[in-house]
Amino acid sequence: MTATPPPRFPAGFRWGVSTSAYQIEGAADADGRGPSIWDTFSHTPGRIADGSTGDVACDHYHRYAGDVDLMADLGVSAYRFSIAWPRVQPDGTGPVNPAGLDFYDRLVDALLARGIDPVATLFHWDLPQALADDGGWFARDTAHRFAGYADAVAARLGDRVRLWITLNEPFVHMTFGYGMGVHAPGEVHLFGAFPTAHHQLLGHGLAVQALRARTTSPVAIANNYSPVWLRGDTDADRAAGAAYDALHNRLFTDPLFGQGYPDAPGVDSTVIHDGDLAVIASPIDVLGVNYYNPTGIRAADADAPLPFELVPLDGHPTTAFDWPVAPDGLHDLLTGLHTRYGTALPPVEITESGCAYDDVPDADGRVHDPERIAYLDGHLRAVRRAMADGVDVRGYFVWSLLDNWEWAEGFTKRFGLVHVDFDTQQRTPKSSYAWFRDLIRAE
Ligand code: GBH
Repeated sequence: MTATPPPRFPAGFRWGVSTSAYQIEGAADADGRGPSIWDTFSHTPGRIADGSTGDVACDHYHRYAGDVDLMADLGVSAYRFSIAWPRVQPDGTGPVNPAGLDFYDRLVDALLARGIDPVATLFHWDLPQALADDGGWFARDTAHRFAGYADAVAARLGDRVRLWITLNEPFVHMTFGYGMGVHAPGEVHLFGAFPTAHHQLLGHGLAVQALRARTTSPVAIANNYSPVWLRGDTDADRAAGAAYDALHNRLFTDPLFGQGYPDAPGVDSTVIHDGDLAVIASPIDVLGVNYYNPTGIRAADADAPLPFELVPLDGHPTTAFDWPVAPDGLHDLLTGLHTRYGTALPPVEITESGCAYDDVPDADGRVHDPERIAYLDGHLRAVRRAMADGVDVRGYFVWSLLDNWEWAEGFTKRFGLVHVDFDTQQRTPKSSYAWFRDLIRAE
C-alpha cells in the first residue's frame, strides 16, 4: 500500500472510469447492429492472441444496469463509454437504426439517475464494415459520413451527454490499423497511411461542427501521447526523437490548435484540400489525454526502415504488457503540452490511465492488485504535480472499469478495477476498486 495519501484535488475535479463499445458490449448481432471492422478482424484466424472475439465480451449490452451500479458504488462522477457506429447506422450511412440508439438512451438515463455524467466517445475504432469496403479512412467521404453519424447521435442524446469526444486515439487507429496491420482493418501501408490521419482529423472537425448545432455540452478529442525519452545524445538521436515526437505526439494535435501538420514522416500534402485545416482547427473545449507510458528513442541504423529506433526503458517496473511504469512521463507530457500550445490549449482531462496485470482471484474469491494501486497512485501524483506547475487538468478516468476484450490481445490482458470471469460473467471488484472508491470519497 502507498505510504501517504495522494495530494488533494480541487473541488469539482471529475473522477471517472472508461470503457469502449467493442471491448465490453458483446451482443454483436442484437437489435439490428451491423458488422464492424473488428468483427471481421477478430473472426479472421490468427489475428487475436487467444483466438477470441468480441461477440460476447463482458455482455455489457445486457448487463449495463449492474455495471452502472458498480460505478455508483465506486462513487465516480463520470463514465466514459463509446457508441458503436454500426449499432446506430448498420451500413455507416443512411437511415438510423432506432433500436441501436435505444441502448445508449437507456445507458445515459441510468447514469444520470445515479448522478454520473455520461461522457460519450463517438469513434473508438469500430468502423462499420460497409465503410471499410468503400476504403475506410482512406476514403475522404468517411469523414463526411462520420459527421452525419455524429449529428444522428446528438439529435437523440443531445445535452444529456455531458462531454462529447469525437475520436479515440486516431494515432493508434492509423498506425496499428492501417500502418502495421496489427489492429483492424489489418492493412499494412507503413508511412503511406497518412491519408487515414488526415481523414480522421477532418471527420473530427466536421463532427465538432455537427455537435455544436445540436448541443451546448463541451466537445473534445481523446489523443494518446507518449513523451520521448531519448536514449542517446548525438545529433542523430535528437533528430530521431524529434521525428517520433512529430509522428506520435504532434501529428494529431498541432492541427487542432492551428499549427498545421508538423514535419512528420509520411505527411502527404496532396490529400489536404483548401479549407481542411480550418475545419480541423474548429475550437474544442477539452483535450482528452490518454497516457500509458513514455517511449525510449534513439537513432536507427542507416539502412533501417524507420527513421528512429524504439528501445526499452530500463530501470522501471513493467506491466503485464511489458510497458514501463513511469508516472513522470505523464507529468512531462502535461507540462509539455502546456509549453507547446500555451493559451491555445484548452483544459485537459485524462481520459485514460491504467495498467494490465495478471489478476487472479485468491481462494476466498478476492482479487488483490497492489501493483495497480501503486500505478494509479503514482500517476495521480504526477497529474497533481503538473497542475501545481500550471496545467489546467479537470478530470482523471481510469482505464478501465472492467477487465475486457483487449483488442489483438483478446482476453489475455486485464485492465479493470473490477475482475470479470469471462466464463460466468461474474464481476468481482479488485482491491484497487476499494482504493479508488476511498480516494474519491476522501476528496
Ligand atoms: C488504449 O490504447 C485504448 O484506447 C484502449 O481501447 C485500450 O484497451 C487501452 O489503451 C489499453 O491498451 O510497447 O512501450 O512501445 C493504448 C495505446 C499503444 C499505448 C501502444 C501503449 C505501447 C507502447 N497503446 N503503447 S510500447
